[in-house]
Amino acid sequence: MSTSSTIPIKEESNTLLLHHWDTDGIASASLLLRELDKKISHMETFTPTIGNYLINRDDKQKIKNIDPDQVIVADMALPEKSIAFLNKFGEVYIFDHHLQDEHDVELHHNPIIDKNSPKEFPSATWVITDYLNKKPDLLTILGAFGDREEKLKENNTAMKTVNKVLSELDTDFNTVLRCAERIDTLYKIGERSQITKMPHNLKDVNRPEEIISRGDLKENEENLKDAIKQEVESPLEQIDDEILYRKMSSPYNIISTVTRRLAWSREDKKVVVSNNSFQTNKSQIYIRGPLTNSQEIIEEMKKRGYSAGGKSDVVGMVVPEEDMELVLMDIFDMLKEVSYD
Ligand SMILES: [Mn+2]
Repeated sequence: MSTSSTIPIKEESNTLLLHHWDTDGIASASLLLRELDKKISHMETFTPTIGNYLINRDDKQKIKNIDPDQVIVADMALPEKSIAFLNKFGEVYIFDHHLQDEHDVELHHNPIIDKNSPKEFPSATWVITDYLNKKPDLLTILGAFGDREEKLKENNTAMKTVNKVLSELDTDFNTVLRCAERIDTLYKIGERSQITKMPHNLKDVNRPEEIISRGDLKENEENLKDAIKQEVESPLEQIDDEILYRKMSSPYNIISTVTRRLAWSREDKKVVVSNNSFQTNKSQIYIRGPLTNSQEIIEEMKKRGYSAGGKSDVVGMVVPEEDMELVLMDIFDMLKEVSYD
């Protein structure tokens, strides 16, 4: 357990609370608001452009307009350049659980950097609850449900705490999992203003029913479900015997789910999906299936300066919209080459 119990923060100041857009980030911001609301005169919640694990030019301008005199970062491993930008405004305090380099800031609290096991700190909410010496509650476990989903059940250490909180709340695993899924609809829909509003609502929430009963989140879930269904059920373009392509124009961040569903029902095919309507001037591209050269594709795209990542059976990237057609042609070629080997 941590020995700290208060955050060594400047009171009576204009504070920027920058948090990840997912359930863990939102719940972490809620815990910090709950703790600091009375001490700090103004707390402005902020999340970077969804999909960007850094502060881009637009976001820098927004932060300049807010002109905070201190910054708290929750559940986001920002690169050195973004941290240096934030440091110019005043003290920076970071609470996180992602493996990252230690930053030269007022406070960088991350037990994972200090070689603690991720099993003991499965979420940023866990890190914050421990730091503040608070009793774990719904918000604490909610972050872990968001980040780990069903896999949380495999973490015996965390499950001891989870089960205790569940029994105190007289609720069950699936209900809290549903809460996390409902909150995660916000970034899938892409509503940044709703994301930054949510911590202010969630800080006063103690029971899962208060989240489940929210009409706005339920409506999001239904809209997403419909959009995914429509994408999954419409025909794919056949590039060759092995490669199928689907061009999406969805305002929602559903490409990962859509690609996964399309590939699962066509196990022997390589499925390529693009979407140019989620981010302005950018195209998301996902590839799934029996890939043999995913690493090669990722490396090639990074070499071109694009953001790309993935595993053996999945590749995801974001490219400028004007490059999309060319990138797709090259991807089809790279996927074909292997089949002739
Ligand atoms: Mn997290």
